[in-house]
Amino acid sequence: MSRPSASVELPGYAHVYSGKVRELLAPIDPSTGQASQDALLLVASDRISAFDFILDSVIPDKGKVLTQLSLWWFDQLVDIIPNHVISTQVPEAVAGRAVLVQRLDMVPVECIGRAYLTGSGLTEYRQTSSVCGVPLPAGLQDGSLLPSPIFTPTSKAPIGQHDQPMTYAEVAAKVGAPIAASVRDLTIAILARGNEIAADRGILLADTKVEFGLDTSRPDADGNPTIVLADEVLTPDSSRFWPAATWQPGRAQDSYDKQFVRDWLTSPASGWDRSSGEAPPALPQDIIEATRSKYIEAFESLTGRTFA
Ligand code: Q0Z
Repeated sequence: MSRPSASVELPGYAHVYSGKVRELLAPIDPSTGQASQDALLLVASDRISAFDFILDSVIPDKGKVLTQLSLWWFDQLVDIIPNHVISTQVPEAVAGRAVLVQRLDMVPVECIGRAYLTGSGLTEYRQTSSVCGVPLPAGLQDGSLLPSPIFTPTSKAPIGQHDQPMTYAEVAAKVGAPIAASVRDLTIAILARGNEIAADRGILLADTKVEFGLDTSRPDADGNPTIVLADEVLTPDSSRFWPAATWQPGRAQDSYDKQFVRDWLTSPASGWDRSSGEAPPALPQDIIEATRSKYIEAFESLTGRTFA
């Protein structure tokens, strides 16, 4: 995988971290010149990944669409869990694709919920009949609906490496039993709510990765920190979106957002060999346009709003 670049430089903000397609900055306190310990600016770029590569092409407005979709989901989930959003008032240069968020103590577990079986979950199921220690019935196929959503956590690996599956017992050992139980139940509740809403709108949410943080300044009645939903939520970058109309267990499902990209990259037209280890070529303009339309279609179908 290739170069996560620090591509946003904003006056008054310090660079904190670059992910594959997003960045974290910290507001600088003008009176002290120090980076804030309380807030972060989470900035989404228009970059896109496919087959574990960050492509050279960008998808115009992708960062805005995914940021606005995540904000909409936070509102749909607020009766399940509070979220880290402080403000959407952000510098003009990142308008619509950045959010000021509360800096939290992150729970060091990638919380994955699965409603359908595919990807690494399917691979593990075929080897062990279970995923992350959760036993599953025999006979499931690629794309099968699971009897009920399952929690399949992983430990975060450095960029370019694959995250490692964890059992629930390992999560409990790492973060303590009460937080482990909470993040498991919350992950499943978020995915279930997401699918209740998406079902009416022609989209299946096969699985999702959510991240939680702890607000130690907000102890609950028992003195435990408040668990807060952080990062992005139920976007096509954090979740597998499948078109409901073509869902068919027993084969790889179409990707709602990246199907045009994948189909073109694996077609003779691209001249790219996936097994070569080489970086994929830039995308043609029509593939970029079609992909942009899919992100906007997902946003508009789910939210019932027009993407401005
Ligand atoms: C998020 C990530 C990246 C975007 C840390 N509210 C928070 N408080 C503390 N830390 C985080 C958050 Cl969201 C946090 N990430 C993942 C990386 C861009 C999100 F480069 N890491």
